Amino acid sequence: MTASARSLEFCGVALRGPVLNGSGTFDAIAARRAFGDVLLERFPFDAFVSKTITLEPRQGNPPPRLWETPAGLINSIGLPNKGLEGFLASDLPELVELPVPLVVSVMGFSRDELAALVERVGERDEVAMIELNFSCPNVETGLVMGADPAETARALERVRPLTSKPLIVKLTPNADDPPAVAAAAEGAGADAVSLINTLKGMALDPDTRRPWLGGVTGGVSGPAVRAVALEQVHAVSTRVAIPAIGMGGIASGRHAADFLAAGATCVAVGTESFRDPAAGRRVAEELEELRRRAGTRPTRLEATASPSGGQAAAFSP
Ligand code: RRO
Repeated sequence: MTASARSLEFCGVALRGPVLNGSGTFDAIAARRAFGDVLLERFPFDAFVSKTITLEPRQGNPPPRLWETPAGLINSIGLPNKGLEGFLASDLPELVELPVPLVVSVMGFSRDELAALVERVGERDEVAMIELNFSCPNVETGLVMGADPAETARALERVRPLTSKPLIVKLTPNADDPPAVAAAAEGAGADAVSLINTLKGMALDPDTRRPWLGGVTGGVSGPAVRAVALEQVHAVSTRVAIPAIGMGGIASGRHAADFLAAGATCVAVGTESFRDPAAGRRVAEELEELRRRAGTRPTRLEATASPSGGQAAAFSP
């Protein structure tokens, strides 16, 4: 398979393929230290999305921060990061060495903070796109912007004039109406959406029956959320014209094909990378193999008339 067999354009950015990482699920700087330059030669993703940064440095939530469920993971990481200046000074120079376009994920606790982040990150030529994380489940005010269409639109309206770089809005599944939030983002100038972030959840210590996680609640990811994510990707892609990056429990090429069939333009691998750091590449190769085998069969969700006159879905492959 040649790289060009899978290449595509996403918001005007050339990608060698459709498989990204979910923000915060692959530490490329630590991986480079562990694996050396081999990581660059066989980088698992077609674009790299940074861990979300905030304006000020953060320690994150108290431990424990992770709980494994039978089919997934609950995290309560709480956005630890070096802050904008620390990121620009020490992480960005390392991330620009990756052989793929860089997406920087940012989160503001207010529209002013978000504006400062977008303005400074947007000035950097090394950054191809900016992801606006309106959906972290583990900080007190993290859900506010992304759970409400009007708040989402207000935030977009504030930052849209500050950069010409593509803006991707990361949607929360913990909202009444994710497609309405996506439509509000689109209406206010977002170039793309990504979904889903984690679903709110919790776990109890089996001995004490008290919350296991230091942050009390956390975000559920992995295979447990895949069906929910697929439905939301379908609903959002049906509602908006801007492209979507679909994610939520993707661990194989078949899963990736499902998300593309449901309407996503790209997919992201998240929790599976903790189990297998090369999962992104494997998913891409399995996806390519499926596409080869499918030949000319359609790959998008096909809408066909149902006997009731409504829409029935036919997925392929
Ligand atoms: O750092 C986190 O706790 C975190 C973030 Br920013 C996010 O967007 N989603 C998540 O599950 N955890």
